Amino acid sequence: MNTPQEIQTGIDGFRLWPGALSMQAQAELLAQVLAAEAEAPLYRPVTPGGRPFSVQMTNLGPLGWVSDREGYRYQPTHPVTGKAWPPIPDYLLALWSDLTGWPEPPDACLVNLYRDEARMGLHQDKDEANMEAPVLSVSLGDTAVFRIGAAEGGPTRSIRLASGDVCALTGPARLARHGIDRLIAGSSTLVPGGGRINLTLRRAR
Ligand code: MD6
Ligand code: FE
Repeated sequence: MNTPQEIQTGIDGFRLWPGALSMQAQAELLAQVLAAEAEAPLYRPVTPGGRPFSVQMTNLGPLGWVSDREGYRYQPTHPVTGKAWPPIPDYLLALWSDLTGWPEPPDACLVNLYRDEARMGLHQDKDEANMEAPVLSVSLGDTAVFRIGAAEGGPTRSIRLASGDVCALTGPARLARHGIDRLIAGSSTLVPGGGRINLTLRRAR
């Protein structure tokens, strides 16, 4: 893989590699994710308060992030089928190692599908046992308006994430608040039926 070019974001620990994936890499990765979705179907989880997420989710890897009335957690099986999650594609394992340099491979990859008006409220990723390890995110399909601000609150900034862009929350930004305000509909034709798929690689344990 060609080593992608990182750009400075001005946010300490928030790393961004625009256009990290070539069109061909995006198409190949998407095909692998869609094949995995046949084994581990997308479903719409609910928050602990019982509200359905506007995004649809599934997972890849030994562990998957789930949310239901009991709370947020990582578990080895799909909550609807009861089956193990499909493996994380080798391409993503290599990308994690190349870009983060973290010595252990990710053990969880959350797949989020955004269609139409789907969004993701401001949140912190803190369900992982070791919150020193980075979280690496790959965007496929329509451009998203991503919002990020400090863990403690205060002002936020808006950054567009286009198809093939990769970003990471590391070090001082690992617990940054972040979310997706909206999609820019029709900005990509990659995802069949339109929309955006986001893949986040983590060390859950
Ligand atoms: C998304 N991303 O891009 C939502 N989390 O659809 C995230 O929640 C996220 O982009 C941790 C690290 C990077 C991210
Ligand atoms: Fe997140």
